Amino acid sequence: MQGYLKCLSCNSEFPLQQDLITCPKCGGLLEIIVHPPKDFSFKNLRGKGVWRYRELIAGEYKKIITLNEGNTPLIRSNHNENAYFKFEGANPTGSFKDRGMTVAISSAVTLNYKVVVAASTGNTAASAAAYASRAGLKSYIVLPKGKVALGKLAQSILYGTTILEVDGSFDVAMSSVMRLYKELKIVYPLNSFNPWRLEGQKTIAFEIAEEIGVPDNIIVPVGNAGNIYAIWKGFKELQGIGVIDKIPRMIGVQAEGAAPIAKAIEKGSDTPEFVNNPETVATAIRIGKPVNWQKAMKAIKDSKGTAISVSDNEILNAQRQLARNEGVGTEPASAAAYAGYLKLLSENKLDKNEKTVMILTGHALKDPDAMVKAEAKRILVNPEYIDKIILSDL
Ligand code: AN7
Repeated sequence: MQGYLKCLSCNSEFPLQQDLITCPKCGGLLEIIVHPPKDFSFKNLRGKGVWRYRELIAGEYKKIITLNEGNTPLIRSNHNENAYFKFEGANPTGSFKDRGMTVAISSAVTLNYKVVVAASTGNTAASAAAYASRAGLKSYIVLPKGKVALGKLAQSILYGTTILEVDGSFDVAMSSVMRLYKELKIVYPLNSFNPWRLEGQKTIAFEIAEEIGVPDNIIVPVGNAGNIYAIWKGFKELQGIGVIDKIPRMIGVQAEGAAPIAKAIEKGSDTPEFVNNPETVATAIRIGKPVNWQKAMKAIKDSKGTAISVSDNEILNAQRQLARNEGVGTEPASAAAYAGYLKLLSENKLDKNEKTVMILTGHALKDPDAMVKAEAKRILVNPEYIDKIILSDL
């Protein structure tokens, strides 16, 4: 596919070279600008999932490392026919990260890297570990000690990656990986500052557009802020070749204790005020210095979207409502999207008749501790009395 790379900091342009990850001049974030084929049509596609859209994904791949990620359910709400949940928990390792990981790991293999590395709040770690195993690559993941949900840590152990734990937040882990990548050129970075990973994540937009057309709003939980940009990029590219005629408003949701982007938007500012000690029950988005903030701001502005913050209480209530009213189990960070939706409805900033898709980024099983904190109907019984208990409860 035709295209080029452009630095968001110094505006330098480079040919579409797969081995470029950050700007070789200033170290800034690179955007992959592509010109997809003008004769593209969903009707001509074959296969399912991320690689169904191969002709829209930048890069050339000598071997594709896949676990058949993508093709996730788009579930219509029980309570509002205009609200949909894109259930990314149905990916092979239980989060949307798999969409980006299949592309990034395939790229690492194409470029002959033998070692991959990622900093993570947990889901990137689980996904990186799985895809590295699949590719036969050595992997290292850097985690904030004690702040990773049990399911994600357990997955990382099972897939056999090497776990490096740091004292400090995800942001400390992230900057160590960035330094490692820049100084020690032999490791391939799997974090979302790597723009090739986002080429996979943009397929969320393709699947939604192919299934229901263009919604009015997309609501996404925001941490490092790569996904909101990737989804916007997907819609933008479809619009560029005339497959769709408008793009949805991109609405980001952050947790109150980790809301640098939402707070900037609320103040009408273009630059986030980084948070030094981010704190939230939604550990996946416990991030104070989103590495992709420039990209997120671009997506939000261009789409006339916004970013808001929600409290931990609102997140946990939304998680339980989704599970108990809709039958959809997500981890707290993902429930932040639903909490944001409820908040915007209650403040009359969004109309229930607008077609809105919430991106439920990770599965409930990722964070068992969060699940068992919900008030439970749980009774110790003598087996002989079960019938009496049910009859008296009805
Ligand atoms: C469930 O795994 O950053 O705004 O290291 O796991 O693209 O960062 C996870 C992020 C939303 C935020 N929902 O996405 C990691 C990591 C879930 C997540 C996000 C994450 P970005």
